Amino acid sequence: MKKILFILALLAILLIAGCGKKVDTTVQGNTIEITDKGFSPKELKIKQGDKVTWMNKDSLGHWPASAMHPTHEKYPGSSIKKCGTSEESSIFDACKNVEAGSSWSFTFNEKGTWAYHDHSNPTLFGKVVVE
Ligand SMILES: [Cu+2]
Repeated sequence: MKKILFILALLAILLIAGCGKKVDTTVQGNTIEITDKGFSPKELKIKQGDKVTWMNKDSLGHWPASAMHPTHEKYPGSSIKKCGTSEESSIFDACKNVEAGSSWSFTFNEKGTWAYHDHSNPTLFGKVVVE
């Protein structure tokens, strides 16, 4: 009898652990789609340290980059001047067009409300809120 209870308790623990893992996966799935109408969702809320992926579903290239156009210096440490340098991978700037069907990712380690735009079409805007 004790053995059965032990097995049941173990199963319950595994079930709870399994559910916890599922929640984690959804939190990490922070994807923003880019179409000819712009960024969707326009505003995305994430946690500090989360990675955001921009998926280009348009037929044209788009270039996500931190506000403000054209310097891209709003996000701490970011600047269009760092494109093409060793610091390129650590700044909130794709530094080039994300071509049709491609994606680009950035991990937000700074809390705040970070506005961005499409450097190739600066009339398209979005916002990432890092809590
Ligand atoms: Cu720009």
